[in-house]
Amino acid sequence: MEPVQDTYRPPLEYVKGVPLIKYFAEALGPLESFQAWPDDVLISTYPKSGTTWVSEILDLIYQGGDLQKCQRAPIYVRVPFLEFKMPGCPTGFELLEDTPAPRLLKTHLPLALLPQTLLDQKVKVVYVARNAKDVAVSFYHFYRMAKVHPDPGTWDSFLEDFMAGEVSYGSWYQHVQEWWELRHTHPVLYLFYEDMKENPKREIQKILEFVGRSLPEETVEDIVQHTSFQEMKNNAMTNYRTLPSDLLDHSISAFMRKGITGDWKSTFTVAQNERFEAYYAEKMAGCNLHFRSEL
Ligand code: PPS
Repeated sequence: MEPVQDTYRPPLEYVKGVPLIKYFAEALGPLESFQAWPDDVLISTYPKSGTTWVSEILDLIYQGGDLQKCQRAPIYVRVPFLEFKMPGCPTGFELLEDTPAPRLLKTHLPLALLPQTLLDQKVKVVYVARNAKDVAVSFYHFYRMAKVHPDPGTWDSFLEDFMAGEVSYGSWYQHVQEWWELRHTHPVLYLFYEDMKENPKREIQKILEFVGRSLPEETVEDIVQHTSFQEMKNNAMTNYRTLPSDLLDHSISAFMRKGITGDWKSTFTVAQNERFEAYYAEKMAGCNLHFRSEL
């Protein structure tokens, strides 16, 4: 890919009230002509919730567990990111043109911005949700290293922005709830990062069933092994180190950072935690979604 010059921390741009990375906001116009196919599978998440992990699992499933085939290209090429756009890089939409069926697609878009064709075609959705505190911490470090975001400021001010939904892709609270509700009218497999940490084999079995495939037990065990945090951190096709460092600066914080549940405890102060919990109860009131923030 060509060197990138002008990505340095542009302000977020609002589309239908949703704050987005400037370039991603620009990608939404062209994306209106995107046509979903009924055999597409969409991986949907709020950022930093396990997208790359479930993407690698699904590609391995599609390749019958063949590790070599999953080395054919970086994860962002094998699983095109619908709204991706950066100077000097092909857009997610452009990458899709070279992607044969059956396709795996990635998005972080809230429903208000999701291309309608995905709903019209009843495209199966694998949604992964992660507890808000670990997402906030992971997102903060991602803002620091991915300079297409505005400067995150201090952890304290970033946490305020996160709670207010004033971060890229807007409100975590709204995102996890609206995709949860969507499962009443649309084929959605709703997974939790914490469940994947606890028992990846069980969660992979759920994915297999949902996408209508089966694999021998030994292959499923190989997939568990190959998609462990450490393996994916060492794998150039999943660790995002193939992107230019002006886009992702791993010397500030690695994309594959810690991969654990409960890291928030090393970052939140007692006061931040109390404030977060009180606000969380307000925003999630009446919703029957339950997250675990420790295992
Ligand atoms: S992105 O940029 O939104 O697509 O990021 P996403 O892939 O959703 O989330 C990145 C976080 O997921 C962790 N990760 C993993 N955890 C456990 N096991 C595996 N295999 C794995 N792969 C990625 C990654 O380390 C980020 O979390 P943090 O907490 O920052 O480490």
